[in-house]
Amino acid sequence: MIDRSIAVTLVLSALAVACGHPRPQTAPVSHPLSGSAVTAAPHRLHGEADDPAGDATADPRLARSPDLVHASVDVVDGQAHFVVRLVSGTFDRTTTLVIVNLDTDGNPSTGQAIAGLGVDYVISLGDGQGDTALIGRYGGSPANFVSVDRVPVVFMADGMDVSLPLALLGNPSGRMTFRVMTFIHVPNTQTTGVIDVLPDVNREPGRVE
Ligand SMILES: [Ca+2]
Ligand SMILES: [Ca+2]
Repeated sequence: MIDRSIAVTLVLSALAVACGHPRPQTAPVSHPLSGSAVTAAPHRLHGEADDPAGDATADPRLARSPDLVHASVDVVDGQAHFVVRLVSGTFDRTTTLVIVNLDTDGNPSTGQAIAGLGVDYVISLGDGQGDTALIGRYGGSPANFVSVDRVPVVFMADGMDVSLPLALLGNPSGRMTFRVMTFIHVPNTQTTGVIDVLPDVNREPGRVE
């Protein structure tokens, strides 16, 4: 067995970008005390991206490789909610490692260069992480991410959901770009390189705005 946090940092050194979507509107509401319209706007942002089915790299040890098809991020009032979905039958929490790469400052020159992003934070979930997701912050040198915290993961048949405070991402605005990757880890073997990327590296990354 290799240390999973180390495995994560190792695989991160091997990489390479979805769609942007406008978002939300909030209606002014009347404040009962002032009698005038004030903007009690919940802070909402959204981003999502898709990836084709059938493009995950094959691995001889598995019948089907973890094949990403959709991911979304919703930011509401200081909480970020991440959803990752794979092709039905290709997600196995005992062999699938998912890493969400986040450029939280919109600056490609800060963080680790991964798939066209300057990745400031990563969220690792799935195999090796148990029932929680590990949040890591770029530590200032390649493949060095410092553990920030762990948050609970909700497992679905075809993916995972995770919610966390924006504060853990050092990013009060909630704006960020992202790219999701899958890896395979079979017990007692090394974690593979990247198996699938969402969205593909020749496309724009997911954009939360
Ligand atoms: Ca895919
Ligand atoms: Ca950055």
